[in-house]
Amino acid sequence: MTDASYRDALFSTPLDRVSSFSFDEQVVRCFPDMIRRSVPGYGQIIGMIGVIAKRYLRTGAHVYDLGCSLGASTLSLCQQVAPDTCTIEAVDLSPAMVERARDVLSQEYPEHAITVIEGDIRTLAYRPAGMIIVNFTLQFLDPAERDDVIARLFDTLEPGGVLILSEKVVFDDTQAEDVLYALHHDFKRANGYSDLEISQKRSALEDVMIPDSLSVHHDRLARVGFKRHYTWFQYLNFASMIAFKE
Ligand code: GEK
Repeated sequence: MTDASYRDALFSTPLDRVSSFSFDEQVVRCFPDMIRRSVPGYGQIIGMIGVIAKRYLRTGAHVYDLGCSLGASTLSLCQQVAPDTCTIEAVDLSPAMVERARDVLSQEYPEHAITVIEGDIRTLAYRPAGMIIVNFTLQFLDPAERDDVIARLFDTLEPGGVLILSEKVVFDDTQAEDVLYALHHDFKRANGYSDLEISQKRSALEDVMIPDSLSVHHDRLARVGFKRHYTWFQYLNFASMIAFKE
């Protein structure tokens, strides 16, 4: 069962020392609820990933869903493209996520050629691909490792290939940062999280998730060789970019 009904209450009780965040079995159980209530625009981004695939995916191409969690991006893609259109490799570092994603994807889309693997996107042996989805995953890597990973993804893409990169972002302008940070707090509160839950989750994520600004992302995409890259979605401090390899 996907446990879409499990409500995230992981940070609802006072903890003496908030331990750092990890994608374990506890998180997996409430993940769909957690991400929907915490990430503005998550549902729209997921929905559009399939639509983008339908427009740009070359028949016969390979697709990577990197940091797939429970496979939401792959599900969206399968909704839009026929089973014989592509092969899909969904990758996650967390064994608990991989186990669940395997169940969900094989139940929902048994006809599609999907492989779910436990792996690290920093060291994966990539093969040429027509589409790579990195939906809220790069932000969990050490900032010093991000250039290498994005460069490898550029090399992995075939000409005409597409990268989708979604991230939480920060703003160079401190006033903008303050406003969007506060509004994101309000967004979570409006979605039923208490101030205690919000602040405890923030502490847990502090060293685990370090967001870049949109300018840092676009500079990096340009540096590794992407000539066309756009922010196609932004909602508060969450954004998604699309980059084309020529
Ligand atoms: C979605 N894309 O639902 N290699 C592989 N996976 C990793 C690594 C790594 N080095 N580091 C972290 N992860 C999904 C949501 S969640 C976003 C992605 C969030 C995995 C980690 O185990 C987790 O499942 C995922 O990246 C990040 O569209 O929780 O905010």
